[in-house]
Amino acid sequence: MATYPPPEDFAKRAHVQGMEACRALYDRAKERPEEFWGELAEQELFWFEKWSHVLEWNPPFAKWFAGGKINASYNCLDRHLTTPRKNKAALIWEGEPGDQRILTYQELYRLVCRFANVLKARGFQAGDRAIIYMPMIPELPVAMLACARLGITHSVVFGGFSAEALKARIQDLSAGVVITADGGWRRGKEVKLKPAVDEALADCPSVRDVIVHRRTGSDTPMQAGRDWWWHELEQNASETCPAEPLDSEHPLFVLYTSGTTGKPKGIQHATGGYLLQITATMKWVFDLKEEDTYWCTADIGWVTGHSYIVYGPLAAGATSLMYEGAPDTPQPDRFWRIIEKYRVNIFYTSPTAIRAFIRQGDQWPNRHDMSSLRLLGSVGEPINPSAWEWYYKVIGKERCPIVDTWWQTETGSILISPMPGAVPAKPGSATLPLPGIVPDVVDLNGNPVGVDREGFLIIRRPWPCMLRTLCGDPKRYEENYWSRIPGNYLTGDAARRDADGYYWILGRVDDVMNVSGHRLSTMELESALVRHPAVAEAAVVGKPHEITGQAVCAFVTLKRGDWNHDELGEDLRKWVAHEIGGFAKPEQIRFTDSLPKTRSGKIMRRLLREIVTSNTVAGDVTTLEDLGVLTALASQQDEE
Ligand code: 7RM
Repeated sequence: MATYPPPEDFAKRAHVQGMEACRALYDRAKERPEEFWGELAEQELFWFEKWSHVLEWNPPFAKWFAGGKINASYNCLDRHLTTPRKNKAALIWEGEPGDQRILTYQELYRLVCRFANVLKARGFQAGDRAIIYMPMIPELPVAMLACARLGITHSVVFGGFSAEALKARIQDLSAGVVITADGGWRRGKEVKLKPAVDEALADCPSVRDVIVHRRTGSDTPMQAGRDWWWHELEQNASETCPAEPLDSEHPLFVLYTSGTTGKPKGIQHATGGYLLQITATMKWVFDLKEEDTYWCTADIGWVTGHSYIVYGPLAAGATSLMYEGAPDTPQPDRFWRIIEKYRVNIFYTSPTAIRAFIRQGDQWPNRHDMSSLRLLGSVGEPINPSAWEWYYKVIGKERCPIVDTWWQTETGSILISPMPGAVPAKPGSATLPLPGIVPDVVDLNGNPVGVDREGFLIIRRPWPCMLRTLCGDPKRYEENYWSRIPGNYLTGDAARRDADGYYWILGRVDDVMNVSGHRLSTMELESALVRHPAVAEAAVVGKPHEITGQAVCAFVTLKRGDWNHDELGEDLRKWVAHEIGGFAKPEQIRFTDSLPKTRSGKIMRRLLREIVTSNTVAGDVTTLEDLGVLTALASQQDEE
């Protein structure tokens, strides 16, 4: 197995140089966690008031830096203004049509203060909840930071989610305000957002105000007394707004993610611990230097964008690049163009994107000067070694270390990843845990499985950036994450640890799928499908996919009737897009007379997974599959 030690010149300049330094950090954090995090919190963050205890741990509920007073917006903005960073670019933004905005820390601060004053004037304050449903434009981080400034807990809903999904999130949070835009640009077309808000709000009595930013300028009906244009409200808003000193445990944001039931989980994060660990990982993992231009290609609607476009980079005083649109618009070299144009130094993307680039051919990156790059990152799914090698050679020109970063919405920050100036990479492995993180690979009884054996990935100790609870459902939080292997955090991933202690993440062990690095729940998809009037039953499985890692494959039985399978298949795909969002559309709908079930009536997804993996049945949406036979066969072997 090839290993890739850090290039010498990279290691010489890195924040953490060499394995010895890396181990020393790790050991200290493991032996004296509170001292370790306490010192770091003093070094890295601004506190209005110091905490009384670093950690209060009443398993599974953690409080980090309790009693400490802090503000995320202050840490991302105000504290940089008295330093040479005041006129440094905080955000470099490029819209899909090619428009560009560069916001210095001072300018971003002014925009955030003005918008915070707008929220204040509309009567919103600490403890309220805001839904943010926006395209990838600078006003999205502005809205987040304005909420954070006042202590309004925000929940960003990915712009690809439908009105139905948006509604469920607004209702779950009883949000008082929705911050949105007329639309955004993707693949040369306008993706409208405001109509989805209007549709969702028919059923959301908690919402008093909708604030709409004008991005595309398209025709946007406004409801008098409820809807307000951002630019109009902002006209007379003052450019200063003090940041509220909030308790370290104050909920900074809630982000919904798919679990194993039909109802998405509201992952709730706190302020102080969250900020600390994402700031630390900017140095440990991304080796951030003052002069770097850093680009994470995620959408801010997912946790990667929260932690590594907005809060992490800005708290660390970085220049964070943000791009609105699709990677292949107008041509497949858009990303490489951006890297060349802005001389990006650190580039963080997903295996799905990398595999799509491989397919498009090396001519696209090869026509650009990307010599500014010094570090590459990957996140969202396991990266296959061949994609890793391509990324290393064709994008990094064999000069740039790659950090394969493992983490989750729940973990808030990267937990397992190489430190690029210290840890030799093995393609396909996320390598070693970061300081303060104590993972293990265990069987169902919590016993370590031993070297090179497959098992459940758990985390044995609390960490500052961990989720605090599931919004409104502490019981589900406890059961879901902490009860199966009591006292330990269950990640839901399978993994293997090799003789060097390197972690190899093998994917989900629950009914959560990973399509293009987006988490989807089989249950959520199935409940959406059975809401369709023609559908009797549905079973959804992930099918291995060359580019997206997995693709959604739905087996469907129909109610009595004379159905045209071609039309209905298309109809069902659209239905899922309406119920959840376009990105969740099944690639395949397979109609069948019956679904294979256990004697107790549980659908045997394992069998369906085998069918879609080995492709024993032609993958054509019009086939009516006879799975009755399988049921007969399988119920004999099934032990339940
Ligand atoms: C950041 C993010 C989390 C799930 C996680 C894994 C998978 C993420 C990697 C990975 C292998 C990686 N949050 N995953 N990173 N698998 N190697 N480097 O993706 O909540 O949306 O998804 O993604 O299965 O449990 S997430």
